[in-house]
Amino acid sequence: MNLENLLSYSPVQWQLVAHILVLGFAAQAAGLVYFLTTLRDVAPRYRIASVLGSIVMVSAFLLLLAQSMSWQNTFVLENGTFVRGAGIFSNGFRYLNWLIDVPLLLLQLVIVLGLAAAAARRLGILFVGSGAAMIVLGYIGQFYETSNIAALWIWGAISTIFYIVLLYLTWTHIGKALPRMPESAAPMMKAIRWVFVVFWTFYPIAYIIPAILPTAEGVVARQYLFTTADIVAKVIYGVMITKVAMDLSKAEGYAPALAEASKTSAE
Ligand code: RET
Repeated sequence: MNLENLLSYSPVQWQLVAHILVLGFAAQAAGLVYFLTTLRDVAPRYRIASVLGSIVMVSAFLLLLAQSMSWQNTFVLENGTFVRGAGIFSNGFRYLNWLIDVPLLLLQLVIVLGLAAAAARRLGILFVGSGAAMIVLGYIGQFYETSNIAALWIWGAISTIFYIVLLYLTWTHIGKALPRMPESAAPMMKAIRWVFVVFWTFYPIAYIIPAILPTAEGVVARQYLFTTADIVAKVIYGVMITKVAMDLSKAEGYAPALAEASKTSAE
C-alpha cells in the first residue's frame, strides 16, 4: 500500500495535491495541441518525433486524469481533516504509464540524433531495454514502500543501475551528435541533456520519499516532484525536440520550415 493511504491531510495539503494533479493532466492536453499543430512545420523524416510526442500526451493525460480523480475520491473530509474513506490511492499506475512513455520519449531523441539506420536501431533497442528494466524494477520496489524499507532501497538501487546506463547513453550520444548539428540546434540539444540529468532524477527522489520523509509533507512534496517531472520530461522536452527538428528541417532546406523562419525574422 502506498504511503499516501496511511496519512491524513490538512485541507491545504489535500488541495495542494489536488491542484497540482489537475495542472499535470492539463499540461499534457496543451502539449497534444502543440505537437499536432506543429506537425507540418518539420520535414517528414522528423515528423514521427511529434507523433510519438502526441502519443505520450494522450497516455499521460489519461493516467494523470485518473490519478487526479483517485485523489479526490479516496479522501474525505472529517472533522476538518482529510482521511482515507473507501478505496486506495496508488502511484503504481504511474509506473505502468512510464513503461509506455519512457521508450517513446527516448525514441524521440533517437529521431533527431541523425544516426544511420543500423546505429539508430541499436541505440533504440538499448534505450527501450534499459528504460523498461529501470521501470519494472522500480514498480516492484514501490510495493514495499510501507512494509519493507530495505526492499524499497534494494529494488531502487538495482533500478538506478539502468538509469545510469540511460544517462550515459543520452549524454554521450548527444555529445557525438553536436558537431553534426546546425549551430542553431546545438544549445537546445545541450539543454535536453540536462532534462535527463535533472528532471528525470525527480522520479527516483519521489520513489524514495517513504524512506526519507514519511509524512503528509512528504506526500505533498512527492506529488509535486512527480508532476513537475511529468510536465518537464514529457511536454517541455517534446517542445525542445520539436524545436531541434525544426532547425534540422531548415538546415536541410525544407520549405515550410524556411517559410516559418522568414516570417519570424520579418516580424
Ligand atoms: C524509479 C525507481 C527508483 C530508481 C529509479 C527510478 C527512475 C525512474 C525514472 C522515471 C522516468 C519517468 C519518465 C516518465 C515519463 O513519462 C523507477 C523511480 C532511478 C527516471 C521520464
